Amino acid sequence: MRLMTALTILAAGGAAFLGPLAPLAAGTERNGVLESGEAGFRHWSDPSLVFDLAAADADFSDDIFPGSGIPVAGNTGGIRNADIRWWRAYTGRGFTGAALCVTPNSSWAPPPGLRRNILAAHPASTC
Ligand SMILES: [Ca+2]
Repeated sequence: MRLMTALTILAAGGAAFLGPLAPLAAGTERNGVLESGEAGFRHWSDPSLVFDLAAADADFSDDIFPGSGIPVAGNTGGIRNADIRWWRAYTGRGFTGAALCVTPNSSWAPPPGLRRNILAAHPASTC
């Protein structure tokens, strides 16, 4: 019985160690509220609009700012990372084009040439 308990604990510990990179605490993504474990992409002119992600999205073309009906593609502004992971954002669909990196628990304001041009993003262990 003692051996079984030890093996069970070891197996559980091993599974946790080998598991995918996950946020510490994920909120509800795409609800328009930036929560712990998410990256938030703000509308370029209306900071009350937030497209909040907890997982990768390879194409923003079919996404809207929650509650607004406004497309995310072509309207992104700054990024706020409320995650313990790094986030990479891209100017091209499918994680192509220029890549931008936002460190954990930080913000990034795009230069004019990149404003409104983010089309994909994913969490990362580093940049
Ligand atoms: Ca959220």
